[in-house]
Amino acid sequence: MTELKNLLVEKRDDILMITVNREKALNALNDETITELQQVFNNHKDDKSIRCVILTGAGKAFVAGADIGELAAADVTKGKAVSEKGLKLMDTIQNYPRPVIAAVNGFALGGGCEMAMACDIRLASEKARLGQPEVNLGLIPGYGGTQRLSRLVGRGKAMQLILSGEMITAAEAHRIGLVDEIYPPEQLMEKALELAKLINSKSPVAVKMAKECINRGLDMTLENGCKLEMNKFGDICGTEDKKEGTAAFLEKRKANFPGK
Ligand code: DAK
Repeated sequence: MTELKNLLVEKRDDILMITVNREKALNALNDETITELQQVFNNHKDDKSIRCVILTGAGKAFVAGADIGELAAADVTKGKAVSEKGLKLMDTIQNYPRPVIAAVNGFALGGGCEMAMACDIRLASEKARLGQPEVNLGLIPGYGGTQRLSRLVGRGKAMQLILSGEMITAAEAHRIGLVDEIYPPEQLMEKALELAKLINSKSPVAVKMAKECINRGLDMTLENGCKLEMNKFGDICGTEDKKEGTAAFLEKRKANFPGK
């Protein structure tokens, strides 16, 4: 396990587990934590031995937001720089070439909810609490929350959450589609690992391409998104994974994907 100042990073076979470990501030994202997260994702971008990432938090929070102490001290120039750096991290997570699963173990507020939304799949503990409380601080979401939340749960629910600044329970987050599954707290990591292993048993090339099509397609018209899918489908037909996957089915055996 690598221990950075604010993160625990552990490789379990082909799964990279990243735990935000700043419990004294409920894992709030200060500048240093954002730098470390960016570094870890950058360092593993081309690491073929990693097939999936699980992102979680230590203690009772996933991430309780951007660090309010740092935000309070930020002037216009610093505020812009902080926002740029945080947005870059969210973008890195969303476009990371392997799936990133958020295991939302507790409070996911403000920047923490935004980081969970930048992940591909959100599994949550029944104890989790989610929200965008920035209006309580005279702020608006700064790491993509106004955009990603409305895409995930629709305009009305996003307005309700962001304009009220209220926290919601995991059950409510599940009901509106902000989290994908909820589990008893003691089962959360086990379920996240189970899902990661299931995804890792599939074709790495297909998983990467499907993630790209879903993410890029959401920013396109349906027509253009379908064209993107058509082109990617053509590309995948030339891969060894497709050759192996289809041959294995026809030969009634388990596929052994080469990942290319
Ligand atoms: N930042 C810094 N410290 C935090 C923190 C945060 N976000 N959240 C909690 N802490 C610290 C508390 O100050 C406390 O520290 P000590 O007093 O012990 O030194 C410690 O964590 C434990 O917190 P509590 O004692 O408050 O714990 P409770 O269980 O009683 O309450 C809570 C838990 C999560 C309900 C409460 O801590 C809370 O309301 N926290 C603040 C949550 C919040 O408002 N999060 C949103 C932050 S604003 C932008 C870029 C980014 C953003 C906006 C703009 N641009 C640059 C434009 C993003 C903004 C945000 O995320």
